[in-house]
Amino acid sequence: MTTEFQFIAGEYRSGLAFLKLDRKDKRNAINDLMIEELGQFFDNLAPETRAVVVHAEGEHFCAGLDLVERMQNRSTDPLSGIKRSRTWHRVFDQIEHGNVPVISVLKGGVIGGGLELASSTHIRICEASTYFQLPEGQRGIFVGGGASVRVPRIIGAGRVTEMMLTGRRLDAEEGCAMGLGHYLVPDGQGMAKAEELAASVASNSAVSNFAIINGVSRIADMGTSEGFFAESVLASMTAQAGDFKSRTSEFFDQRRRTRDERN
Ligand code: 1HE
Repeated sequence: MTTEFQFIAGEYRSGLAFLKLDRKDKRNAINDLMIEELGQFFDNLAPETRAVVVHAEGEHFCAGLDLVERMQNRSTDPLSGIKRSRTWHRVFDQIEHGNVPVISVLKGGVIGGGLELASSTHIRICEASTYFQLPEGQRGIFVGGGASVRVPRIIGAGRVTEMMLTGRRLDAEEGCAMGLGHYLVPDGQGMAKAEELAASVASNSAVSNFAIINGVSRIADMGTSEGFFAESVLASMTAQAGDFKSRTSEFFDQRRRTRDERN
């Protein structure tokens, strides 16, 4: 099944959804319509979807906010800017705290809002050409799509401050060493790695996946007591509602078969 949008393209294959940023002539810069389309895509994921892969057309994952549209539609009403920023927050929160894991394939520039999108995904694959940049200081703006919340959780507030002040580029190796990327692959091999990981993640218990993507990041924000309580609820919920018994029995049966074959 294929779903048509103007600036993104969606496709479904074998229980996986593939979302392509499809605006390469503008380096996949995110304008108002594109953020709306991203929201629509994640709001209406096919029910059989077990994992999503986000990737991009062209040489750059995403050049961030569409600065041209932003300059043209500049308003003196501070509330309109807040509303726009809150829309980005809502869409990226749908990605981070939705029902299924999301894997991103990064390459070229992952800049400003591009890093905000990437950091809302759960597994990030960097092709060798990837670089990360937060040039908001140089452009005279501030991040507005969640970077000041999500990126410090990954690399620390000090590093984000330095990135924003200097606007310097972090290359794929440096980004992966800091946790902005989880896998570093040669150019052109990101999609193959993403499909392999997506198939593996999709074979987990859907209930466990839901608990992992919704629980871990939220628990990290909680106090110790609240965190322990939330963890106990998820532990109990997964053990009761998921396919814990059949999966764990199968795991031990398989171990037994392997042991018997060895002896
Ligand atoms: C754009 C944008 C954009 C390219 N908004 N149109 N983001 C930035 O500050 C990044 C700005 N862009 C760049 O640094 C470079 O364009 C790239 C390194 C990404 C790519 O360079 P290159 O040489 O391949 O392409 P180009 O010639 O610079 O750009 C090609 C076209 O894309 C050109 O349009 P054209 O009509 O002249 O062909 C560019 O204008 C257009 N383009 N980037 C609009 N960002 C929620 S808050 C988040 C805040 C931020 O994201 S700040 C970071 C913004």
